[in-house]
Amino acid sequence: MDISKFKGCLVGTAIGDSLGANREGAWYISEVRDIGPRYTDDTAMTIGVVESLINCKGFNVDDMTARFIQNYLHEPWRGYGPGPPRIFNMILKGRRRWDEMLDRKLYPGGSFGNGAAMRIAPIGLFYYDEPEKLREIVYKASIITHSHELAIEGAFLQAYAVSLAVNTRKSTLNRYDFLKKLKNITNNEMYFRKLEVMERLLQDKADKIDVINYLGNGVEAINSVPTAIYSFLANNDFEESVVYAVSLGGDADTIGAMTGAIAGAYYGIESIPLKWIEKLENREYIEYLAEKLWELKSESSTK
Ligand code: F2R
Ligand code: MG
Ligand code: MG
Repeated sequence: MDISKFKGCLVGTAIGDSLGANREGAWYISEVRDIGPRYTDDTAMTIGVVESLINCKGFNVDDMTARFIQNYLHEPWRGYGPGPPRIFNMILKGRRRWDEMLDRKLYPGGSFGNGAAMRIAPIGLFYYDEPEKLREIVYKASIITHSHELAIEGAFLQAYAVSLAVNTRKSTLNRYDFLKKLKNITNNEMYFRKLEVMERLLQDKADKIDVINYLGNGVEAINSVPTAIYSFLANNDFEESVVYAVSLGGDADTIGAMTGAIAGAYYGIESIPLKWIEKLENREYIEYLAEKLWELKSESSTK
């Protein structure tokens, strides 16, 4: 287990997010190569997940919920989706508990937004060698704010992609094998079909417009998680993967963040351009958290 992959994943998330932050909502295809001065809710919530894993030496739903709320109250201006702040307020008012699927009070059947998937990377890192446990923990970490099946399965596939990237030695990636593993593990028909389409798009070296049409670039998990996985698989280094992801527009910060998490976990921190690392907001703290998570995982693996 390589510390460079842990750092690459967390720093990669924040860089993809900061690169896409000013393009969120753009409807046109255009490349950006300079990161913005601020990351958004995607990174803020990812930080909450790592802080909680470190604090509790593993997953604890009450602590993770408390971190989300605490970090939101400290920085409510990070550009959160409409659902999570309303859920945090319900919990603060003491009316309900986290596990009551509070998002179902806001959306029929719960939220299918990508808010659970965008923050899930640290769980993919921490449980990278335990796929069954990974599914269980992703479920529990998601339903704090997102209980729709498509949001949970999207979060699981994103976490599983991170775990595969950590498990794959640099320069040994077989893109079709990677896709096959994702297809074998998903139990959702809609994601399975998108993964099949991805195989064809990769073979055809598809145009960006086809990628957007077939995979999507929206705020829904089903229209952004496959796009992030594809952005990683269709490119050959960290920089090109995140630039590609963000160039697709739509939910650019989130697709950038999720692509950055997978690409960073595969290529490692050394592969991330220094010009971006030097400019990244809160970079030292994010690297510190990655180190602590790696230490904790190393300790628990040797027990
Ligand atoms: N909030 C944003 N961007 C808005 C602009 C921010 C601006 N730049 C600023 O600075 O203020 N981005 C962030 O939100 C997305 C993640 O959202 P999340 O956490 O999933 O939120 P929510 O509310 O659960 O769902 C998002 C939207 O999905 C649709 N939706 C979900 N479930 C639905 C259902 N059952 N039926 C119908 N629609 C449903 C709704 O449109 C929700 O608003 C990320 O992009 C993050 O970057
Ligand atoms: Mg955001
Ligand atoms: Mg977004």
